[in-house]
Amino acid sequence: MGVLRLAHVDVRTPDLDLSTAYYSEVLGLSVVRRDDDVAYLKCWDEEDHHSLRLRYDSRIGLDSFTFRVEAEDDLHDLEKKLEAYGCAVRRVSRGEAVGQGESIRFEIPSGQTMELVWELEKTGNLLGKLNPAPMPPPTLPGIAPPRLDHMLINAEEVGESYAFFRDVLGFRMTEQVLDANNHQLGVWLERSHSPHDIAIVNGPNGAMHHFAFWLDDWDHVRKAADILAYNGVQIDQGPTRHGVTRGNTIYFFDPLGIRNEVFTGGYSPDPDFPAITWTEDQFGRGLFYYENVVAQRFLRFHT
Ligand code: M3P
Ligand code: FE
Repeated sequence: MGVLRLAHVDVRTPDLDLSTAYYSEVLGLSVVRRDDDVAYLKCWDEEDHHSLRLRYDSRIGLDSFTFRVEAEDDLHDLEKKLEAYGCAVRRVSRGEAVGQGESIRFEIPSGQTMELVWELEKTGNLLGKLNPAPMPPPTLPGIAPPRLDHMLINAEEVGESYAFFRDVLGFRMTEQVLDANNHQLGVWLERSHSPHDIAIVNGPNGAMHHFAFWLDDWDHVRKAADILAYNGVQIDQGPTRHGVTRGNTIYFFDPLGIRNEVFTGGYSPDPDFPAITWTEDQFGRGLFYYENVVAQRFLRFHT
């Protein structure tokens, strides 16, 4: 019961054609629907209508992010908890948004718009459910990640955001970074028994740091680096390994400057997983275990 997983990330782009070309040809997502000023894309192993929505706007950035809840009743229960917390909740009726039924939208304490939905249009993955192949067609272009994995947003008051995600939405913390005064600089939160579905790191309210696609293994991360470099994509960090989450990673920028990540590895925390703490003086290792650097572009650049 409660929040199940990250369903889709909705972003704005001032060049919809360029962004759509990049996410379909270099990332290798499928375009499932294209309207005049919106494109919907998905990864090959995703069952729902889409996991990425690109919308034309003169300013780049995050429109909203959507989590799916496990049961229809959860939507109503969480709406009540959100209202008790003091959030203004807007109900979005069926038919207002493509690929999903009724949802609720609200502003989280750090200013981003979050949406919860139960009903998602099940359009199926690329493999089908009858005698499926174990991998997608080898002709898929680009990196071709199987699915969206997690996202990272910024907050001026990480502690307040953490309390909101824990107490109102039922997220569990797997890892945190504390400064010398024991204030939270970053938290990694999960609902899907992965190291994180969302992370919140100190930075300007309203900002998004990156969203990340899952890859099945380290060899695929290595191949992704080749594909990115071949296509002239600006790599931010990696290929390398996080201390936090233990994941293998590359960060890179889409053509308009939104940071993407590909991610694999990590661990499978149970709901009673005792959280890991990193101290600020060891945050370099936490971020990039091999390099041990707190890279300034990485920490300060967001959309
Ligand atoms: C990750 C991750 C920051 C840390 C990022 C970590 C921005 O992206 O997947 O664990 O401080
Ligand atoms: Fe990440």
